[in-house]
Amino acid sequence: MSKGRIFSGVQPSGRLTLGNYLGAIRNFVRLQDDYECIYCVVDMHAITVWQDPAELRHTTREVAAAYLASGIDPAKSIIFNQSQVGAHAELAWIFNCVARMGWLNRMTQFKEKAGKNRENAAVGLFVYPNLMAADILVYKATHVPVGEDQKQHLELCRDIAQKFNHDYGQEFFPVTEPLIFGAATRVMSLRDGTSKMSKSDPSDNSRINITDDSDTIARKIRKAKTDPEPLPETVKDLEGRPEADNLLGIWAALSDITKEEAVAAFAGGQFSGFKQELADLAVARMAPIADEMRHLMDAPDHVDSVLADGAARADAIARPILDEVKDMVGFLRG
Ligand code: AQP
Repeated sequence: MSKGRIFSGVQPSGRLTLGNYLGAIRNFVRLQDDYECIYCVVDMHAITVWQDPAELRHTTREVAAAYLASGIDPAKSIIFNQSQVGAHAELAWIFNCVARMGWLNRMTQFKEKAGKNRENAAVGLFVYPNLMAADILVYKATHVPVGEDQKQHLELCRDIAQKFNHDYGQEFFPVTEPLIFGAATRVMSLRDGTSKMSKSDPSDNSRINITDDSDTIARKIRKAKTDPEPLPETVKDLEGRPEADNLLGIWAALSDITKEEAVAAFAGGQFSGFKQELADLAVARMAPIADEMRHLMDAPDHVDSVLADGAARADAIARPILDEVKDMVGFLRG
């Protein structure tokens, strides 16, 4: 028996990172047996900042290939790209009229991404959380697996569902629960343990890309920033040591153990030995995924057909839900 319906997505806004993998994609794979899962490549979100069209097509296929190579089974779960299912954009417009300016003004991701040049940011970047709410609610998804950074957007999605239900006098949309789990819910930059590992970071050395080859992974880990102290004896000793905390968290996630266990395994050791072991582990876990992605990208017809099939299945779920919403709002339908 399914425990509910899951929706989640990843933006094709650059090369996927170890953060996207450990914070999101790996968890997507693990949820397939217990939930009805819908996994999206959110290309409409990606264009909230400039994307070269040819590059966007490539990266959209690459994210889908990463889903498949990581173990998402298209026979069990739906895999598709957002722009192929028009219901997302239609519901997003309705949510633009439900969400309040004040709610969106509080979103920290907009502030971070728009930076100092707010006046020049795309309007789409500001209303991004409304589209994200539509992505989730157009399927009445009950759970959304995400990394820690998306928690605030999920709260906004819940506010939108509740306001819509209140305004139209019906308990129509579920109040969706985030699923944030694993030892690496927020993987940090390899160059600065206080900022998130991100695909759009200008420094390639700040992240491990899913497609990096073994030598590159090993080099980036060897060069990762650390501090001069030996590795800590307890998790509490990680306080004020963000880089050690991050690398041990990555170790724990890749080994499928807790951070406590990871700290105990290397207590009092030197970073150099630990980094060598971490590099070997990262290569062992990530290289097979990169190999399979390369294989899929060599013949993208298969990826394209998975996306087209997924879009048809997603549309069949979304369309009747959107039709009900239109009736509730008072839109005439033919
Ligand atoms: N560093 C991270 N640690 C853990 N989880 C992460 N996620 C992203 N970065 C980390 C999770 O990956 C999923 C997909 O993210 P996204 O592509 O929709 O956008 P994002 O969160 O903005 O990711 P990036 O890599 O930072 O992309 P850019 O640079 O384009 O903005 C989400 O579940 C997210 O939590």
